[in-house]
Amino acid sequence: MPAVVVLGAQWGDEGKGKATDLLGGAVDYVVRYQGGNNAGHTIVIGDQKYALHLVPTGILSPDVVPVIGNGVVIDPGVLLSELDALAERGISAERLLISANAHLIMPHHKALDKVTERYLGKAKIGTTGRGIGPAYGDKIYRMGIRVQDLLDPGILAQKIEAVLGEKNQVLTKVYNRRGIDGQKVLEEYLGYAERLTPHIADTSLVLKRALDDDKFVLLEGGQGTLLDIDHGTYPFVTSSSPTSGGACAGAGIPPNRLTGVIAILKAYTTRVGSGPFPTELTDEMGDWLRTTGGEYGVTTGRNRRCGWFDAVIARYATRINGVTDFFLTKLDVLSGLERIPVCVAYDVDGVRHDEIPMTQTDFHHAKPIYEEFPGWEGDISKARSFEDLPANAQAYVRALEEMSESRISAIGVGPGRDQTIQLH
Ligand code: 2SA
Ligand code: GDP
Ligand code: MG
Repeated sequence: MPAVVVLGAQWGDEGKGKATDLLGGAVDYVVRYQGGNNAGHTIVIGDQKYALHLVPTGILSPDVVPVIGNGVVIDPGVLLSELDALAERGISAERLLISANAHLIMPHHKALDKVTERYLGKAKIGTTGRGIGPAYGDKIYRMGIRVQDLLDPGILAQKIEAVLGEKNQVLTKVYNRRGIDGQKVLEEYLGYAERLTPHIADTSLVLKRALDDDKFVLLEGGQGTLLDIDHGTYPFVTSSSPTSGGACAGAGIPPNRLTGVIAILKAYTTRVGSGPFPTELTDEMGDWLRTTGGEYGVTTGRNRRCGWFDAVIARYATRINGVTDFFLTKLDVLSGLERIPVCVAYDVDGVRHDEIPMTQTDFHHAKPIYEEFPGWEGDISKARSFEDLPANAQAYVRALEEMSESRISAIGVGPGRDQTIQLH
């Protein structure tokens, strides 16, 4: 009864979509456990490219049941348009299951996400503007509206009225915006209810039975370890728990049923939005990584900030998630560099730190201490075994593995499904 988590080791966009898709053949259920349509996964199958935001990647494998777990926040309009777009390409969503306990992103969440970012000005988080933070805020504040409320129009009406009673005050009096018409929201969401009802399920129970039946359950994380609300670079984080602990809470699977934690680790580092990033390159080298690696947001199209590999962060990911295997992605992007610096520790005001500093103040002051590795020439995208890689690429991978304190079990050498070297 394998239950394996696939999550991001860094700040997201490590290539989780491809990794999850690769495991697809063996998997029976793919579960999203946190986040919402702030995530963006790109999967390339043959000459077809799929960008998914809310729907689990499992949707692309016909024998897999895709599940949206209780820990996710769902924008139903976005979900339905994603399903429609997939249907147009011949991919049926009939199998999709949605937790009755998942929370809904409402129009006021999107409005508040935008105005609070504007209000913060220079201190803004750089959110995706999808209403994620305000939706989780209402959940914690016990004002949220859940998927199961779509099944009870009377309750839905009451809840919308109650929450807008407060939020419209904030929107109009604090932010000088127009209030939101509750009746219109109710009609809109009752429309969604009709289409979503066949998918609503007690997903925790479904997954329990699946595991009892020896099915393979894959838990698919969005964003990454350093964007975790508790363990990330707070406040420059997302409002959920992408780490392995969050997988249990967000899917309704107990921790002792997890059998593996696969962390996706990019051979360099990227980050979208504001916040500290010790190895960031703001020069032409950073531009080169962005262009060569195609580092633009799947959701918002934003330029991703780029920098060298940070081993302190990889080690932290191992610690927080209990990583059993790393999948090292995008090694091919580094081909052609003469030397490749890797951050092995930080210098914080003259003091060496081998681990992430305890406080964000120190992390903001962290300067990378680099060790340089010799680069390699030529295209490695056709390598299919470790021995096919140039000696310097092999040495780079082995060094990263040692510093990250968990084994590297697969290496990505291109975006395609088959452009992967399997080690374990
Ligand atoms: P939010 O919208 O409240 O979750 O934003 C809070 C922070 O979390 C970051 N964040 C992300 N970082 C990288 N990738 C993400 N997903 C998209 C993708 C990004 C895109 O996969 O390509 O298209 O821009 C993602 N989602 C949230 C965000 O930048 C804030 O720093
Ligand atoms: P995710 O959010 O972690 O799923 O990652 P994204 O999909 O946002 O970004 C990863 C990008 O890298 C996608 O465009 C993938 O097709 C691509 N990709 C994944 N693995 C590799 C790899 O090993 N090499 C290259 N060149 N591209 C990759
Ligand atoms: Mg992404």
